[in-house]
Amino acid sequence: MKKILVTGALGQIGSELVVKLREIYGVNQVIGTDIREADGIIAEGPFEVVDVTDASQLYQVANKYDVDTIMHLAALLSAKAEENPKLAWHINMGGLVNALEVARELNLQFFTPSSIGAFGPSTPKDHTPQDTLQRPTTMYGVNKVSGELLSDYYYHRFGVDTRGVRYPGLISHVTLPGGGTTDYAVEIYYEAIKKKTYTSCIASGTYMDMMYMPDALNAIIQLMEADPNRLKHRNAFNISAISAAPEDFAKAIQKHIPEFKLDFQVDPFKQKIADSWPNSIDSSAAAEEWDFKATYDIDKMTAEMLEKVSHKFV
Ligand code: NAD
Ligand code: AKB
Repeated sequence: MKKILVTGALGQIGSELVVKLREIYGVNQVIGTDIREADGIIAEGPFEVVDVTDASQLYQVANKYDVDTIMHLAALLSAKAEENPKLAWHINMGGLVNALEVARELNLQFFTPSSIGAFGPSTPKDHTPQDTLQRPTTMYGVNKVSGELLSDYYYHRFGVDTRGVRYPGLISHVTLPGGGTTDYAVEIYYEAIKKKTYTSCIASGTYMDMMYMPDALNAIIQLMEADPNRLKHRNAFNISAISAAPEDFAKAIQKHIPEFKLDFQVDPFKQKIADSWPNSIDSSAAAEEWDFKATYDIDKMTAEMLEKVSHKFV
């Protein structure tokens, strides 16, 4: 039976991933960790406060619980990273190398997500291939490309079983996103329920890849359980479900809330990041090598998001 340590467990992904892993592998098999104390459902199983920039703390907790897998999620996202690039380097790269070292020392399987942010303005924008030009212009992107290379390096150099995906913007209703460029695609649902109107900080016509959280969680579990002999890539698999601009979300919402109105007040800082990312990425390597398949399109996701978010405000 797997025993998994999750870093950044209280974030948008971790707060749902820990619950799902505990359902599959058992509550005591999944150790949540974060830089802050847990409450709610995550605190109902094993949890430790761990700062990933502290290598010895991370090693001690992994060793104490005798885990066989690390899922490393702790990071600063794109907008926050751009506001404080030096801190982003410290957390995103310092934390990653510490987690990889623990995986090497204790012989653990390892997962960490990269992002569509690993691409840059010179990357082909449509159907962005799995293997292509990566010259990102954000600190987050620099961290993500470096992380992809570092994860590959630990596999080739030390034999660590590293695996990872390039996530698109993730849309969910449990924990709010933590400071990214695609956060608008979550906020729009909350504002649709609360006010029937939304002011987008991302301009009309700006396409980015998106995915609903259940597909994102299934992807981690499927990739980690995939037959290693089938994996030609190991880290940074392109995966996507939806390519959408703000008006596509508005149209999907209007099918349920016809009076919903979208307007725009573009944030130049976030827009510049969004403009440097692909319109749509090609997930065929993930499909070929470990059967990745998203199950939610924008309409199916929208129906569920509106229902789940509306329950929060009754
Ligand atoms: P998040 O910002 O919601 O959560 C990150 C968590 O890390 C937070 O709970 C925070 O407290 C914790 N953390 C921050 N600094 C820490 C430190 N020094 N030590 C320990 N914990 C620390 O992020 P998320 O959306 O859950 O993203 C998780 C990973 O997935 C990141 O690597 C991110 O780049 C990647 N990713 C996310 C998305 C998305 O849309 N959410 C898309 C692509 C990639
Ligand atoms: C962000 O916008 O920073 C994240 C991502 C796509 O990596 N959601």
